[in-house]
Amino acid sequence: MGNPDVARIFYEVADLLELQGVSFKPQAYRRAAAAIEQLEVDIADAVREGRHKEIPGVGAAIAKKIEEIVDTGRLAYLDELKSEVPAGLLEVLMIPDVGPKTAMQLHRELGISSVAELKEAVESHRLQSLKGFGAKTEERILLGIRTLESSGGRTLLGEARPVARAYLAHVMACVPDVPASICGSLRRGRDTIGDIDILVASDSPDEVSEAFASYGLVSEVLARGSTKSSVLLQNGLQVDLRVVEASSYGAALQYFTGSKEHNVIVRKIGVERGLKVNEYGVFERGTERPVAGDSEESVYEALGLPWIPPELREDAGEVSAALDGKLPSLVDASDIRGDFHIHTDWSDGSDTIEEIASAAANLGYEFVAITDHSQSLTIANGLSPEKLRRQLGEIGRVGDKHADDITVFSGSEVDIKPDGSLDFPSSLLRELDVVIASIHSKMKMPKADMTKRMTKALESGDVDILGHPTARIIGRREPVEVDLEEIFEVAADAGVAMEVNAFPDRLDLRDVHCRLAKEHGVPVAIGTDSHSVRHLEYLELGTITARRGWLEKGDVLNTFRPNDIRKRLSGRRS
Ligand code: DGT
Ligand code: CA
Ligand code: CA
Ligand code: ZN
Repeated sequence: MGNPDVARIFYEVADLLELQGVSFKPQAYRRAAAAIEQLEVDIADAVREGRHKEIPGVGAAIAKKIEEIVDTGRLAYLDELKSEVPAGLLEVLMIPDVGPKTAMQLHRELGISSVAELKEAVESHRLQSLKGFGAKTEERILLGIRTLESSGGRTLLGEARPVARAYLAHVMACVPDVPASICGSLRRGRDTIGDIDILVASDSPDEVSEAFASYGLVSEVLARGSTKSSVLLQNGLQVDLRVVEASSYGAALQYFTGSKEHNVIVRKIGVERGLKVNEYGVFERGTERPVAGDSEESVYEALGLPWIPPELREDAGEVSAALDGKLPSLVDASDIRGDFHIHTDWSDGSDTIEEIASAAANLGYEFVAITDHSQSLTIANGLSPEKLRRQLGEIGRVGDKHADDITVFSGSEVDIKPDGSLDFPSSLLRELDVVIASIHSKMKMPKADMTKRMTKALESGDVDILGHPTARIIGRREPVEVDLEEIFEVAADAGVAMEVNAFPDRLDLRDVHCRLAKEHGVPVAIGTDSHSVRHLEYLELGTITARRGWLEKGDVLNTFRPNDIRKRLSGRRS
């Protein structure tokens, strides 16, 4: 039971209490859950040392529940609450924009206790009979249901990646010195993944499948054979294993990395050259003589193609680019010198500027930008102009102290208000190194209005980066309606970059939009939107997204040296 598991239990308790119309208590559980999520130490260690009672928001009652969860792995109180509320109603709560109050009202007045029943009620317009429900609400709920359905069972890349790596490390420790890799959508870096695929080359497949099935986090073995196994992990993720002979490893890696659509084209190229391509190798048609298969490079080479990076294998023109010798030379994690978007305890982050700077320096970064929220965003403890000025002093002090190892840029994530104006005066913004402008409210404006709102901000002359441009939250909130092509055109003229927000549930711009930005000559700036030093590692998710968007080193501002970034950005203040 890690900290996120304990937090999840308390969030669920809060939802269930709220569904029962209980007041105050839900907030208390949510506060505790949030504090546990942010905790630097392992919750089980905190309990052992009796220090869990010091966590903000944790009183005597919740402290006892934490002990119970850590000791037994479950919470009887949660089971009890669950038995009192229809199970389907909890699922209704997962629809974006449907809170406990609405869910309860739907349950009481229309007898709705599942997503399916709600969908049916919306489609037959029964909701409009309720007080406070109109056509607009129906439309919103329907959109929410679609969002939920489309996220159907998929897991965020940022969640699945560490799980897959740890699993692979376990297998590789059990059967050392054999080629092994993650493949599937995870290797291609898709923003969400359906399941984890692992490939191992070995002459003793039974040993591998034994290692695979014996992993500590497996909750159920779904299938177990010598070349093919599947398990469910405790967190609900499915993991598929394939074991092949070393001579087929490259072909299998190519096949199981996919995408299916990419593979279709690869096989077609094979046909044109009289070759058969499958997960065992590349073979001459007729004679069945193997011509390639041990390495992925050999497979592509046999087809007259250069090796294609997995992130590009989506049938988006990568094979014809490869045939023409026009594959991009993708930006690489090792090119990235720093992070443009970080919150600290000056707004809603949990760590100090000093902690962020030290952690980033330890990670080998050459720069970080401190970009806390602006005043209007009161829920995120946005900074007043006076407080931002005080913060500039502190950023300067930390920057001086670390001058030899990292550049600490001052900055702000300034709110774009509904009318397109910025939440700080121009004079203040011009004192900052990095200005990210983002929308955080009134997301449901019509497309034309939203486009105008954003272009006005871009044309202000005070903005360096448009933050999380579509404002999507994967699985929870649809992207806003905005004319991105127009945004990119205006940004290109105004010299404003687009953010690739690397927080796992954002990845915004997403892959295809990165590519579109590049076509319009707009560079991107990757920012983690970190609210804690633990989030800094999300930077690589941004790089993966940029790679999926065909971006090269020169398209990504994070690859510039701090001095060049300063030069580029200071154009705004002249
Ligand atoms: P996911 O798991 O839904 O995020 O997506 P993938 O791409 O990981 O798909 P998955 O796990 O079903 O299969 C892994 C790869 O194996 C897939 O990308 C391509 C290959 N593959 C699986 N089934 C087929 C198939 O029926 N035909 C072809 N050509 N390739 C397949
Ligand atoms: Ca998969
Ligand atoms: Ca699979
Ligand atoms: Zn933001």
